[in-house]
Amino acid sequence: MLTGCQGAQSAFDPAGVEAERVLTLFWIMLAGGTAIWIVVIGVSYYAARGKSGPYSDRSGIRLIVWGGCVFPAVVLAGLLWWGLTMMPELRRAADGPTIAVSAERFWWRVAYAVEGEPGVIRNLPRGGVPSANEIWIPLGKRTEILLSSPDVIHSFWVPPLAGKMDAIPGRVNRLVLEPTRPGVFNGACAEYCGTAHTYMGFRVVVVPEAEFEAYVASQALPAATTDGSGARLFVQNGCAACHTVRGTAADGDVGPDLTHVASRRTIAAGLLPTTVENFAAFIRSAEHIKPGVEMPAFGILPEEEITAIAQWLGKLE
Ligand code: HEC
Ligand SMILES: [Cu+2]
Repeated sequence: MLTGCQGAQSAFDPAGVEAERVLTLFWIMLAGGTAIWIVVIGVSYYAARGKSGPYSDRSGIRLIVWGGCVFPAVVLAGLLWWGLTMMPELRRAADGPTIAVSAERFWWRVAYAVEGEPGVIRNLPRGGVPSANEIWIPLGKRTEILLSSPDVIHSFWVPPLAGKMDAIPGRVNRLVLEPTRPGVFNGACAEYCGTAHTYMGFRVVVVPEAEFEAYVASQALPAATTDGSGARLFVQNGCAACHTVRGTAADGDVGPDLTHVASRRTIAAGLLPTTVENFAAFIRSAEHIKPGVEMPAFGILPEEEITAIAQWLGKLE
């Protein structure tokens, strides 16, 4: 249990304003709950063992009125008041970038909003710069995450940064992330959404603002290399029907944008480190690596072709 107390995916090791509040609320409720539990056990013990002889009606009614009505009403009203006063602070307007995140089966479609470039990914407002499974945000700013989903309900959760927020088809939910220190944090889907739900992770990379701007600018560029046999085979073998690589003929919209796939830390939604070997293994049979995945296996392709495509993907930084 103690291994859960720190690390990139721990709510006990907060790196964001909302996560700090949630943790404080948790400790106070834990302490209060423990104290009340001890009192209840004490009263039960006294009732069963401590006192011999009958109780008067009056003392019974007094216990119910004070212990069963007044006390819970005061405690719950206090907690409600505290929770309500905390909320406006957490839902303050963002002063940083807007990032649209669409929860797909079973990965995260990301789009960095760019001034003057409106558009739509499914029902989300979309900016100009698409990515997937890795979200960069600037330190010391409140970044607005706009969340939706095209098909089923998912939940967006980065435990060290903030509480959970559902991604619901047909509506857009907002979540504000306000990181307090730089680092790479793990996120997960926190609402069962299908077979590969367990493997629906992502990374959040918190960097200084200038680095964030440079990152988004670099992600906006077309692919680093667009010729050679890998690029040609990618289009020929049908990958282009589902994937976009900007600068090539591939403009599919079913799977993640692969224009800068090699610049991301992981592939398959947080599951594997980005290496040429992992690209090849994923192309050969994604299903073996990520059961339930929505990408078909391409093990029918000759091994040289898989290698050529994987090597090309490895250059797409
Ligand atoms: C029917 C649509 C479809 C086709 C065709 C397809 N893919 Fe995919 N691909 C997907 C989907 C969906 C995902 C997301 C899988 C996940 O993580 O759940 C994906 C994920 C990937 C990823 C991991 C990307 C990341 O950032 O996590 C790579 C690499 C990839 N595909 C390469 C290929 C290659 C190469 C081909 C052709 C040989 C191909 N795909 C054909 C749908 C497709
Ligand atoms: Cu999900």
